[in-house]
Amino acid sequence: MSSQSANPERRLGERTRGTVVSGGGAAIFVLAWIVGTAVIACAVESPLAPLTKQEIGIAIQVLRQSGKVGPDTRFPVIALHEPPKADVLAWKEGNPILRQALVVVYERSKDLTSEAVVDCAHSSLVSWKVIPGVEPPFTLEDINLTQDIVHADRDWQAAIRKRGISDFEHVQVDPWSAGFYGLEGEKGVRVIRALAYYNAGSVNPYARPIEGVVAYIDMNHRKVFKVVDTGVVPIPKTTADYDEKSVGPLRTPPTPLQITQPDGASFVVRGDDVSWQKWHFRFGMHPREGLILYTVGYEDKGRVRPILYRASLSEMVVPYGDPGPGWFFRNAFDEGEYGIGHMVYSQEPNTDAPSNAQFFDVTFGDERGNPFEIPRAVALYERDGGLLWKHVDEKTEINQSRRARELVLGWIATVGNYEYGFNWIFHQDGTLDMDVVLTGIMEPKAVKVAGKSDVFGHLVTQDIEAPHHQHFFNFRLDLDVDGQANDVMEMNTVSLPPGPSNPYHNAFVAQEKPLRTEHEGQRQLNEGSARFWVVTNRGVRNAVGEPVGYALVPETNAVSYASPNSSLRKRAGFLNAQLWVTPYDSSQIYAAGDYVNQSQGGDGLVRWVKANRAIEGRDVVLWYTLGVTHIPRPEDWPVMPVVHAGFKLMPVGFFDRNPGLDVPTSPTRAQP
Ligand SMILES: [Cu+2]
Repeated sequence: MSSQSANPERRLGERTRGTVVSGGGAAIFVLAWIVGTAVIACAVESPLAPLTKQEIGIAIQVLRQSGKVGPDTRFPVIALHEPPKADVLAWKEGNPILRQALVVVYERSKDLTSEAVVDCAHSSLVSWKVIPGVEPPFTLEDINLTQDIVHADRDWQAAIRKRGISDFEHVQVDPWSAGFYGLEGEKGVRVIRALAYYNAGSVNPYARPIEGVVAYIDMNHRKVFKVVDTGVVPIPKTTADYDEKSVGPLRTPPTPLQITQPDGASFVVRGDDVSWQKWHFRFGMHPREGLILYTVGYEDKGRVRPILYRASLSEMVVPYGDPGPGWFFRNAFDEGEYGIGHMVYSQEPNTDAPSNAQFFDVTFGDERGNPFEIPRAVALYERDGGLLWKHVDEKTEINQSRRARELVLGWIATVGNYEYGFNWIFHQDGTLDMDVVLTGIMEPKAVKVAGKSDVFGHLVTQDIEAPHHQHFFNFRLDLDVDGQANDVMEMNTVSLPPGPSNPYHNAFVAQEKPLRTEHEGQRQLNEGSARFWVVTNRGVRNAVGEPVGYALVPETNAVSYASPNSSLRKRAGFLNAQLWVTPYDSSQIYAAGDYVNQSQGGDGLVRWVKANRAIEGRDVVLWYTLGVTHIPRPEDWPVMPVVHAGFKLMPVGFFDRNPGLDVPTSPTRAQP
């Protein structure tokens, strides 16, 4: 992968170079780490900036010195332990910052998970908590070891030989999360299920699935404890490579289209803080959640009005609809089981993001506590947004129209065969979009008889079908609309019955209903009533005297086709409703619970809302479940064109009029 970039690369949390910043913003030196004689100090400019390399080093050093960890200890998650919300909101530049790391600690020999909080500024252990009966997410080590463990197993080798393959070095082995099915020999064991693909003479291993063989691995003892072999299915013969050489004659490319910003970008980045076209926000990367958007506000009449305190992907799951022995367990919780943030890949300038993008490197810690950097993990760029608004006065023939500009903040994760991109798109009319991008390679299944698929999938070639599956995402949206005392209203548009008040049968009304408790806050989509939800602040009124509000507006979505009694539905309880509303609780971040790997279910949203807490006049958190049903097409093979899914956060009475009226007719050129 190329490392060329036309733009300066930055590390999150570090001061931007090359952008003119006025108004100071002195770095605060919060860390002084004494190692031997060297003192390492690192500048952190915001309480929400991700952990630096030095802070990761301090956290692990403190744990090692505590005597609680040994050489075999692993650290599946090392992340910022966010300061309390009230402290962040009260924080001003120059104030001291609390810098703590949350480290998930795993002892393989005891199958024991603990959580440690370390104060990085004072190099001290704040807390240590054993979390019994859970499995932390996969580590890179788990993933890397899977293939060697499987290759060495005699039963597995025999199953592969039965299929005419003895060059095991050409068999790629993919680890899959085990889920929870109460199977024998899996209690108290860290289990990985492994699938095999034959990649001799092919770049794309997914062209040749070795159907019917699944190895179950005990990761505590690093050995295969079961090999499932449901009988030989022919190995597909064709390759499915998709590089330029393999795809055949290339079309004539379109003529060059250049994006130039002669005066530079119109956004300003200071550390993790971004401002652009009246928007203000911070962002950080988390090894589990990926990109977290923080403290989003919009400048209106000279002050920044808060909208959103924190927004992130809280969980996701990709369930397959094939009940076969090689497929029933394929319910990838890419966040809770795999840590989708860790799987962010470097973006390729000019393709993954346009030529005017600015990139940010990200630092994470690996399972041994060593920091590593991912260059160009996050892209920030402006793009043309089409028409913002327009009207021609027909009498005078005067046209008033404005061109829109958009700001995109995005990252892309590669999770095995699949890619997920997540873009926050800021608009000049106060709308904020989440655009989920789905691409990559579908999970393939070799067919028994060429040209014939079973009912659980569709053929993509003569010898491969792709089983039906769904992609679900849950987004945790901590909205603070002009402050924290908010209400949630449901809007439904309905026809009025014919009668004296509707003599011409044309009347329809928009009904507004408050959601008052967590039970009332579990809502389904209803396209028929154009249903959406508005978070309002009754303490702040707009020009027409109504509470200001921001709406969560659904777009295309899906319901789960798995039975409510399935293991999947128990573990991914967030699939039960598209909307959930809870009162703010800093410990409630993950929709399917903190520990999802091999979870039995019942944790997360489904557990919390049992308390049926009040959500009126509170600091509320919205949880939106977004789904895509994927019925595979030949056009999705061998690598699928991007599919988009998402939702909008849209002002509804937050502003007194169209907030994009003040956008000038053309970009202003700086005077030389
Ligand atoms: Cu799909």
